[in-house]
Amino acid sequence: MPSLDVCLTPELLSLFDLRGRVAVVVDILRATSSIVTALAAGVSHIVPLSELEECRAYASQGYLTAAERDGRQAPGFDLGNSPFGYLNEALPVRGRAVAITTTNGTRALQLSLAADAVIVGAFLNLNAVADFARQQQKDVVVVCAGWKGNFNLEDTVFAGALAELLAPDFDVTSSDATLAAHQLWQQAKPDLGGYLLQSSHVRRLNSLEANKDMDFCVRLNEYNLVPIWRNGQLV
Ligand code: 3SL
Repeated sequence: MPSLDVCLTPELLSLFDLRGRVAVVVDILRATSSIVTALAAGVSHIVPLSELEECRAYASQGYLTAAERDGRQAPGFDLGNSPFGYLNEALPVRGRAVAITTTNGTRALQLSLAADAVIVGAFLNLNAVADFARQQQKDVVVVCAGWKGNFNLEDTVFAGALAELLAPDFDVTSSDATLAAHQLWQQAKPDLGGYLLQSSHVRRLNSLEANKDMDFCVRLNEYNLVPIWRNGQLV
């Protein structure tokens, strides 16, 4: 039976051998929620990047550019990191390609490339991610983007939700990280948004007046798609 493990922060990735496994990269607030929303809104593909300057350079190839640092849109870019940026009639995104860089999410993606498959998870596409994992029948590692190397609540709670869905077909008991994530999800699921109000990043986003983003990012199964890494792009 395949197993599900949880890498609680990218700083712990050196302890995991991703080869032969599926990496589910998650940054609920907000990078992976925004990426799922962007592709659902008709973006053709997304190039995740680590540095602002390499992202900016994609503008000359016709890409929309999206950049966030410390929760704010970086100056000079078309978009920040709000999922609503892709649902805005004033800036149609259907058919456009996007280059994106964020503080933690795009870095976690870049660090996970040794995996057999790298996919993007969010509450917005939770069931679709579970279906993908079941089809693959390989060990899964949920890579939590965290915040600047630290553990965060929302990504770990997502890992617990995925563990619950996969429990009949996957071993979700072999690591303490997965057990802890599963227990956090049990506490959070009756009122996910309310539970996450205590998290440090929700407080940070609320101080930036991004609280409607948080309400959106905790919606379950809004979209039935799984962004997957292919040749340097998420499609
Ligand atoms: O760090 C990231 O990748 C972002 O998702 C952080 S923020 O939600 O845009 O502040």
